[in-house]
Amino acid sequence: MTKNALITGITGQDGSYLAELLLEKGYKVFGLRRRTSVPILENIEHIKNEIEFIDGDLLDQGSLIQAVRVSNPDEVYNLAAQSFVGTSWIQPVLTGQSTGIGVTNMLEAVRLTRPEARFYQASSSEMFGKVVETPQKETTPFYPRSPYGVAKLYGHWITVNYRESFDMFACSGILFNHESPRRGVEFVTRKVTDAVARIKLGLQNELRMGNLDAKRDWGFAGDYVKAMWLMLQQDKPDDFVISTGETHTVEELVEIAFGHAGLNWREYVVIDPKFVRPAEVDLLLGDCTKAKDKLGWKLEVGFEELIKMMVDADLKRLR
Ligand code: NAP
Ligand code: G4F
Repeated sequence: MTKNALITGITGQDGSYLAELLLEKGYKVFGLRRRTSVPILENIEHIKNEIEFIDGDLLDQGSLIQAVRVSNPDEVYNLAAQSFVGTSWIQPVLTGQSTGIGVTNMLEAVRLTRPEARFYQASSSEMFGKVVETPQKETTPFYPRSPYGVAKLYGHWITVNYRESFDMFACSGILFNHESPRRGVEFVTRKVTDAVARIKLGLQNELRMGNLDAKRDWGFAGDYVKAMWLMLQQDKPDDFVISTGETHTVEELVEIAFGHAGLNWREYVVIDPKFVRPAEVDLLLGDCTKAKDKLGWKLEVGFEELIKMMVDADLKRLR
């Protein structure tokens, strides 16, 4: 029988890859979309006719209840959030409301309308923040370093709490950074690959950046949405770390991206204090042994391949 899935954040990077995956698997896909003055459909242009859109916003409880009612989902993937860490210092209240309380709004909509639906929450390695253990795994204590990280931690624990309080099939995926050609241009990987393509094509002459020493565990978004789906296919709900198990500096990322276009990054990159954060997450490195063992999840795209794929996609788009 056809399964119904409701995805919040369908217009975002992960929402688009997850929608593709679920459509391939034969699901009927419903996407919660908020009203914008002009439609933002770039990531899902190619599949938009296969998705049933429902208007709503994480901040509007009634619209979420209606979305669950209309979609009658077997699975709910809560991917919507104010997801950019930098903005969370400029809009900390909005970030708390959408990235934190928005999770409760969505869980309540499911609990009141279709409590048997399986629920996925998009938790984040940002919750580890000023890490107390390396590598980070499911049992590592949290120490968030931004309003975004704090809001995600609330979303994580409320998901665990609804599982324990109401016996809901609610899972939290603690995903480390994952990227793709569909990544928003303010995030560091895409900011770099977009700039490399512009510099190569003579459309830009410098790239202003923040802290090049920060280390991240970067994977490919297309691989990570498979883990989301796998979590909801298990016998019991649980939480999982999803990561590559490798960490790289922002400088390494810059070097690979410029090098792939035949450019020397030192001639173009300028450090600008505007992009240095009030509190930094210096190092993220995940241990996803549990996901490998219990979900059978595996990584397909490595770091260097990912960055080259993004540079190539930006060159193609801009040409
Ligand atoms: P993204 O590209 O920024 O997408 C965010 C989505 O949320 C967009 O569709 C956006 O809609 C929607 N949204 C924002 N506020 C909303 C609201 N109030 N009501 C309804 N929809 C709203 O993020 P992503 O990279 O796909 O990440 C997906 C989720 O995973 C996010 O929760 C993120 O925090 C989390 N996460 C991401 C990573 C990563 O490395 N990518 C790692 C760990 C966790 P508009 O198009 O209208 O703006
Ligand atoms: O690409 P970023 O903005 O990602 P960040 O802060 O790690 O957050 C992303 O990953 C999280 C998972 O760990 C998600 F939950 C979250 O939603 C988001 O997807 O920055 C990565 C690193 C930071 O250390 C930052 O300080 O790059 C450093 N950086 C250096 N220069 C820069 C820049 N980041 C940005 N965005 N822009 C710069 O110019």
